[in-house]
Amino acid sequence: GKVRAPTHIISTISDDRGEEPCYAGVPMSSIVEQGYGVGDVISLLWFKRSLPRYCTQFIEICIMLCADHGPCVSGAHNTIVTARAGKDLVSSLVSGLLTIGPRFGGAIDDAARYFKDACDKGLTAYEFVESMKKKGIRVPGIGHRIKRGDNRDKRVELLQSFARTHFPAVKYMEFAVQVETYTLSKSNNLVLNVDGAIGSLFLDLLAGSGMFSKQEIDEIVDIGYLNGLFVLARSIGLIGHTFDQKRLKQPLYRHPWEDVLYTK
Ligand code: Q5B
Repeated sequence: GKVRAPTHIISTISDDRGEEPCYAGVPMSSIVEQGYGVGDVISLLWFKRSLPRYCTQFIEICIMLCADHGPCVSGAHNTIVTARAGKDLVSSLVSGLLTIGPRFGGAIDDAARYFKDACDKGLTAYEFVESMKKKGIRVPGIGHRIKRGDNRDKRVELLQSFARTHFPAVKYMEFAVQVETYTLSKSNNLVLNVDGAIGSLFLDLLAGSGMFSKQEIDEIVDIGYLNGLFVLARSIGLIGHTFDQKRLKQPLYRHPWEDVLYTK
């Protein structure tokens, strides 16, 4: 019989060999004809399955709400400086993307990991926050540079309101809210931020949709899929900032001396 030579690559999410490309077995024509959106495409290419409409809508809301947060945040700042240095689109984009990490936009996976662990163990918000403090770890998904207890992040409210209406259960979100109530009692800037809201709500989506086994949920959280939502979303804004600077023909950026403390 025929002997198959061993392959160098294994791929399970897409196939371009037939008449039309397929995403997780779904042909491109179905994607277009059945009116799939970007949330469906993410479901197919990241999770290898079609998810219920409320899940794909939630993914799309995350993408829309995280697409940009003004020119002053770390990512946009880097992109603007790079574009003004005359660099091309990809360089400007990646220079912004490279700031995404544990402090800025990339705390979603860790928020999901820590909230899941604490909630599954049945810890109270107090026990969880104090145990993090003892370990010297900041609670991922908590805290913001400009948002406060009396000036909440509208994006968080919108995500929570969508989930309360459409998700079968929101136990991880409720835990995150209890954590926020406790951290706010310590300091007014320790709000549940957009990373923490997405991290906790995505746990509810994974657990409540009935589309994932316990083992699959653990793998998703362990590998860390969820920062991908912020990376993907913010790319939209960073590309916009690049075009904006080019359109405005902005000169090379140089930071003013007055804004630097020179000390010995
Ligand atoms: N403290 C976000 O810090 C920030 C604490 C905490 C316990 C915490 C900080 C943090 C966890 C990571 C996280 C996502 C660095 C943020 C985002 C997207 C964005 C961005 C935008 C967008 C802010 C003052 C005191 C200190 C700290 C304590 C602070 N956070 N304690 N757990 N989580 N969060 N990141 O304001 O006693 O004085 O030493 O790391 O979730 O990135 O819009 O900008 O869309 O673009 O600089 O929204 O919270 O405060 O560092 O001066 O700390 O609070 O230990 O206590 P700040 P610091 P002490 S959303």
